[in-house]
Amino acid sequence: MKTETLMVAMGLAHIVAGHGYLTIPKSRTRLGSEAGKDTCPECSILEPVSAWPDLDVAPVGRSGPCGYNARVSVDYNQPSTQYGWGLDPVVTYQAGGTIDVQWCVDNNGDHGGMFTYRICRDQDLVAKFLDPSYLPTNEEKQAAEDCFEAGLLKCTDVSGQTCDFSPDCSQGQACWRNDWFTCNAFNAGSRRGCQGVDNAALNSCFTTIAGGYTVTKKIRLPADFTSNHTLLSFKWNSFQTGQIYLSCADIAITGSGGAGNGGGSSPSSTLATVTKTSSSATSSSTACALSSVGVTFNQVVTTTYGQTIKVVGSIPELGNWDVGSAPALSASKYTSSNPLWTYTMNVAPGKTFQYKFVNVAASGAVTWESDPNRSYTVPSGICSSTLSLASTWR
Ligand SMILES: [Cu+2]
Repeated sequence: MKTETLMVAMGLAHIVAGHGYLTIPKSRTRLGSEAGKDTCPECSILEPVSAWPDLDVAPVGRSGPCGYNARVSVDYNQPSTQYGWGLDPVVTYQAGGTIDVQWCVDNNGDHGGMFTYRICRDQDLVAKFLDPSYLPTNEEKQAAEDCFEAGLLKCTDVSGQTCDFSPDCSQGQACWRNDWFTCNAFNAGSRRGCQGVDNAALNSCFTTIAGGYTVTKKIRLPADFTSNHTLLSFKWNSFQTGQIYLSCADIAITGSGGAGNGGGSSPSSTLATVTKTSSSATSSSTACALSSVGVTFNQVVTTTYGQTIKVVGSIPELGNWDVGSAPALSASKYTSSNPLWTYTMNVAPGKTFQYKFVNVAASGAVTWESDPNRSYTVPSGICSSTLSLASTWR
């Protein structure tokens, strides 16, 4: 339910402005975020580059095919025992299988454009990205990127899947191709941009800035390629900005079982057998069973000295509509240019609640926000321990 104007704190918007990352299968970036090592998984950006309309022209530089997050100085092209990604495949797929893949776009950085998934069949080259003691050089990163570009897992490989051309691309431009996947029109009135692909609810996946939206597609793995450890690389070229987003997931691909059917068209099946067991937090590609999630309210509201902002709502955590029992937000991040009040509550996944903000004056007089009530449902089955809700006083 869309109940409010969502916006991010102005200070952040200047610096980062949103973005996205691969979530299914679990990318190194996602694992880094879940391990608390990356405070902005959607912020692994290759910039400034020419991202549009020629999707392949930009050199990857230090970002490589797996991404570099300059915000936290993390290079995802190197496995890490410290950060908990890359040492083992997170999932085993079957050669020739059709699989669901998903990435997450931030509400404040949905730049539109096109995206793709790739495999590099050169195992010697990929091996340089699987060694925790070795950081690939920029030349090796570019060589791998070229190899991934040659190994597109095309939209058109999956029978029955609609493969459109980008509405932001004109015939004759380099982006006029439907082997890549496309987001919806950047300026569409509804179902705009990448979030319009699934049209899923806000916070259907985790981002740190303004909440995420899933973007889900199917890809078909090559029938004639297996590896006990390789990489699936995700690449999103922004339409709006000179930015490219790259992430990788460590996967295994096993043979399709029957002998000698390499050229056959094996039936599509979704296979997601989990092999990784060493780390409990990453033991499943999709299912998570957190009993409690931190939901942070980021409310932008200008106040005067002595006033307090509270959040009052339909659940005990929010005072059961009793202002006296409702929690107060903190003004510790409040500035004149960014009047931000914040509060984090812990709540069970799946819970739905109504709420409003109130302004309590020094005298005790209470001013309520205008109707209707705000409403939020905490996503169930999520793997992120914190979500944020950004809003402005109304
Ligand atoms: Cu961005």
